[in-house]
Amino acid sequence: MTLGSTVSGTTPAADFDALIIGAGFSGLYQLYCLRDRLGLSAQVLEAGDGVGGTWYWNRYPGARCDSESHSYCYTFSKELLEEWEWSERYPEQPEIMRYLNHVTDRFDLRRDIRFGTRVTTARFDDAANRWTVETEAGERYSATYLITAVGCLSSTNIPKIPGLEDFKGEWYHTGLWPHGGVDFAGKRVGQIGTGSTGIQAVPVIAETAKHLTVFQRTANYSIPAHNAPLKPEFKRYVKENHPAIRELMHSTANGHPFAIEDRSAHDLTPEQREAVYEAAWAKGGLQFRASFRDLLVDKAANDTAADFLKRKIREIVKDPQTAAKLSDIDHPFATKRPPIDSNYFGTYNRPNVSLVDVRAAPIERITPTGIVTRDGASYDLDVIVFATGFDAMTGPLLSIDITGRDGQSLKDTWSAGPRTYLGLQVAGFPNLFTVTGPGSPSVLCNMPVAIEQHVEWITDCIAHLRASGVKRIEASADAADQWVDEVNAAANATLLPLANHSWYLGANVPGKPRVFMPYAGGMARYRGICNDVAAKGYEGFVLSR
Ligand code: N01
Repeated sequence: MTLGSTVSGTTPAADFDALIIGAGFSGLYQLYCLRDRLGLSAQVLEAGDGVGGTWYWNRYPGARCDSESHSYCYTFSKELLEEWEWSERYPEQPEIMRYLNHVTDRFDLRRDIRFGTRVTTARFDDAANRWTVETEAGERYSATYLITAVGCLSSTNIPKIPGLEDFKGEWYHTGLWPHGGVDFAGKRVGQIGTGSTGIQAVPVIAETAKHLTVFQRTANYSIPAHNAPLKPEFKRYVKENHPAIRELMHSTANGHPFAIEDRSAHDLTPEQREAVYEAAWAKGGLQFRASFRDLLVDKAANDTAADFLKRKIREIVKDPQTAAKLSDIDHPFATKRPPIDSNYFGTYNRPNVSLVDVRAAPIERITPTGIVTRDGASYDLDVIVFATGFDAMTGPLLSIDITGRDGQSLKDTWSAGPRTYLGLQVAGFPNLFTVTGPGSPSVLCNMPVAIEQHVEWITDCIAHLRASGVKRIEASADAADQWVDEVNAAANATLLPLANHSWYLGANVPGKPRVFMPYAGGMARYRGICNDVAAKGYEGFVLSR
């Protein structure tokens, strides 16, 4: 690091080859690649006081990963794979934090991370060909390359419900959970939201709360996780088969360590299909979705899974009215991110848990003592838990005031929705790389697989630029336009857009442009496209010497 050029009257900027925003899975690996593989000076700027990114903030009760532990990790280091051992089928938040801290220390990354440093602005200086970044505390940093590793689900969505400021109890968003935890004992708790997070939180909160009222706007499918400690033989299998597991994850559309069955739901008789679904239900987890190849492209095929899952809900939940509300699901299975759970539906059989349908009677306001719905019903509460999700994919990037070439702001550039080339770069923003940005497979994929691919692509790209004397790389506007068309076409070839209230479309945040944000063409196909682009001399990018 050097103390570099300054605009008169401002703090001198600390200069680096590369600045990385965020110390989650992506930022940590990006630092390792740029510093230890390319020998660049690189600095990570992280708002939190520790590593972990999304996992640092999401400490809500029941927080656990929906990817299986042996696939929810880095694969770049054989030694790391050999020495780390997960304890459960799905890792809990504290175990993921232990893993990421282990990685940080093992690769001596901490010394190049500045914690408690929230980036507020980033500006590209055309003449100097550098990015200057400012933080909340007024510090300035500059670098040739700016890499955002800010996560896809890190900007919390707290709905603007009138009266929240007058609520006399406690309230929390699951994505900004207090580090010391929350004591629910003896309290009347209201939870808004039944997405993946809410479905994980309900059974755990219900264990100690005096009463838990769940406010459900959209009923949701969920598959049992069947979480359990990993058996010694499975641990041995993982240790002995790392290359094969990695190859499998790289060969599939969603980066998970299981293949999608190459058969149609229509190939089987109803009885055979039922047996397949029963076996998948007994096995549990996201793999249910892989039972047939056409579940996400053929509505009639999807209906067979949806019918099975709705029936399961009605079998588990004893009160017929509650069961009816929970199984009244208005979108095809897996067109919203499918949650997996540990006794979610069974929790509604507890006497201290009740369900309120806020699709039928929306929340009207929050009062000093609770929640009132439009039908006039009021619910007295001591604690409100917002499991209301995130301003996904674009939110974390737009929360930073980013200005590219010719003074254009990212906010204006994306006013009608995000436009990227490959989810990696934005036209008009040279030398800015967005790890798992909008237009990448990211959230439709097992995240570490998507992250490793992006970080390695960016690292190879920067190595190429430096080796060939290229000072600037920028996505061409034409390539970005074509990629946006490709992202739309990929989504439209699936049933995903049928869930018209999903966060994939930005529909969960009022006023957000409705654009299908992740690339739904599959991770394996996407990897091939990115490799081709690089092999063709970074086709679609403008490289300037
Ligand atoms: O958020 P969500 P999430 N009034 O947006 C409801 C990942 N994840 O935090 O569906 C009433 O899915 C909203 O209702 P509706 C995963 O990718 C991963 O649960 O918009 N309700 C919905 O029920 C996941 O998809 C893991 O009608 C309101 C809920 O709040 C993503 O994070 C674990 C409302 C929000 O659901 C986000 O999941 C957990 C309002 N005003 C999450 N506003 C792991 O793998 C919103 N809702 C570890």
